[in-house]
Amino acid sequence: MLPVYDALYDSEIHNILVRHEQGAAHMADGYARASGRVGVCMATSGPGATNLVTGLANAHMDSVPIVAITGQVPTFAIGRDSFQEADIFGITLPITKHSYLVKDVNMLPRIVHEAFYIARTGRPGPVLIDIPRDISQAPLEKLEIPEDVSLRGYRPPTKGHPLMIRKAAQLLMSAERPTIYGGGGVIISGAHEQLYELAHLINAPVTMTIMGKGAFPETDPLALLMPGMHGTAYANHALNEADVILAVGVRFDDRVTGKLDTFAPKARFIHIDVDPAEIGKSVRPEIPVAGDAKLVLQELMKHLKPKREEAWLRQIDEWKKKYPLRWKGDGLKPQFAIRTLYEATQGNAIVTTDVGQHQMWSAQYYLCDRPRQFISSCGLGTMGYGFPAAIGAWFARPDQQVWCITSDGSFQMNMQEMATAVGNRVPVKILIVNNGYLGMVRQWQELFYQSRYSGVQLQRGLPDFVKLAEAFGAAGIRVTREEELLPAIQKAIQVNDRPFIIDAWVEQEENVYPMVPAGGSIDQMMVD
Ligand SMILES: Cc1cc2nc3c(=O)[nH]c(=O)nc-3n(C[C@H](O)[C@H](O)[C@H](O)COP(=O)(O)OP(=O)(O)OC[C@H]3O[C@@H](n4cnc5c(N)ncnc54)[C@H](O)[C@@H]3O)c2cc1C
Ligand SMILES: Cc1ncc(C[n+]2csc(CCOP(=O)(O)OP(=O)(O)O)c2C)c(N)n1
Repeated sequence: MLPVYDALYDSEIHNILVRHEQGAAHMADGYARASGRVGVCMATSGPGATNLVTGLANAHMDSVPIVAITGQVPTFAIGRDSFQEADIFGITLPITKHSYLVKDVNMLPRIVHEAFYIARTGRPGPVLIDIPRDISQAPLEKLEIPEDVSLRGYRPPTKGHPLMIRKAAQLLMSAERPTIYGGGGVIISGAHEQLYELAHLINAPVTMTIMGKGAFPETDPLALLMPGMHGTAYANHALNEADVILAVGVRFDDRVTGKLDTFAPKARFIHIDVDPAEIGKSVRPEIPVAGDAKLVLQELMKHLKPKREEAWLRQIDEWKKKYPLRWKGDGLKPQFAIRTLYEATQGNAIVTTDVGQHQMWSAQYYLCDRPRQFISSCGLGTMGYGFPAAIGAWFARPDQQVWCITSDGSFQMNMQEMATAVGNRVPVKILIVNNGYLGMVRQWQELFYQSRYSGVQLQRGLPDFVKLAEAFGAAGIRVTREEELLPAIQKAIQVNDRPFIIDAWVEQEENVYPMVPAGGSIDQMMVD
């Protein structure tokens, strides 16, 4: 990559030097999710490129637009086990939306142009450009950037079929227990306003996946919060009893549906998705609409009239009263920590999470009222995502307070990026919900393996995270009691020139509820 870095020396492009390439991929991902623009990362050949792999898989699973540029050995050396050679094109084929191995420097302007187009259009995803060294060194004869992109066989659907849309409207108007199940596609499409309007027009309750969190305001009376394994009991009951489900920009993930045979057994489905391959993949809808969520919802609304199913809304309210999200007991509970952060930041911060129990509690207790506010690794579930993603999100939105809610296990997977954050004066705030365990795995071992805790204890060798922050030139504070938390959060908010860690020693063996066991159905839901 030396020729590329040499070119960057004279360029206006702001290159952020990370400490591990995985961090770069997640930063590009966090940047993309917070801004809606394409994130870019770059790595050298061989081990540099392979270190991007997890980040690319992560972006692929969550449909995040990234362009990753990798160095490659010179074209004549490819395939000879040359020094620092890895077939990154081949390795990443199944985890990218598209990839290029550049063979002629004159193709490069078109390839770069196409790569950004492909990454952000239709169902977004990561695109790889692998550039052999002789290509990046070669002189470009003429810089010609194409105006348009036209790719054979690539034409993302847009408006949806008018007949299907009319049928969808008829079905919704006839529904007695309509329920909206929305997800990440609503955010990608920018369809949050249309979704809000539609839900209030027909007074349908709305459950949003963790990927769609914030695209329907969670403080709205129609909000059911998250469905699925760790969703609210009332969202799951609503899906279970609904007679018509409008699914928008969702992919019927197994964490939501549980056992497919018993998922939403009384419902007739309308499924709107920009990727036709998603429609019918897990659940066959009666009315498929391949199209962009925003355009389809706009069209759909033209055929709807205001309605309000009182009995259904009463039933929803009863479930909400009967099964509120709650935790038992006092003390520094993880749920208390996240709810306190929510209140102290007035629900306004951009929140990134890592993966595990703290991620689920963040989804449950940090309510979001706007899209692109909650950023989490959901499809791949990549521990180590949250902190670099927070750095990327801050570069996208330096005007916002950015919090990373993480835990002792996940944070240790990419904490070297403290150096990147300190070096760039990035004031992200990190709440470590420190339970001394790989908590989510411990929970499963407690519930399904008779508490035989195997390979989950982190207490031995656990670093002092406050000293760690200080060692990097950042700041931090440890909190062990309930009443210490709010002052610590207030202190963190005041630090504007470097990261701040709150190491919160929470109760160690707390479990996330509600919980539907993997592959289970709603009658197996444990409420608490
Ligand atoms: C430990 C753990 C536990 C989890 N538990 C839960 C849980 O309890 N509940 C839960 O909800 N999730 C949970 N998840 C997340 C889960 O694994 C899935 O990632 C998530 O449910 C998928 O969200 P989604 O259906 O919104 O799809 P996404 O992955 O966000 O996919 C977006 C969909 O929208 C489509 N789309 C994209 N652009 C557009 C557009 N412009 N117009 C229309 N459609 C578009 C795409 O084709 C795709 O089908 C958990 C994850 C982890 C790691
Ligand atoms: C890179 C990676 N390795 C392993 C896992 C499997 N896994 C899922 S949750 C979890 C435990 C997470 O522990 P921690 O980060 O401490 O969070 P907690 O559950 O305690 O909140 C593990 C190991 C994963 N998701 N990602």
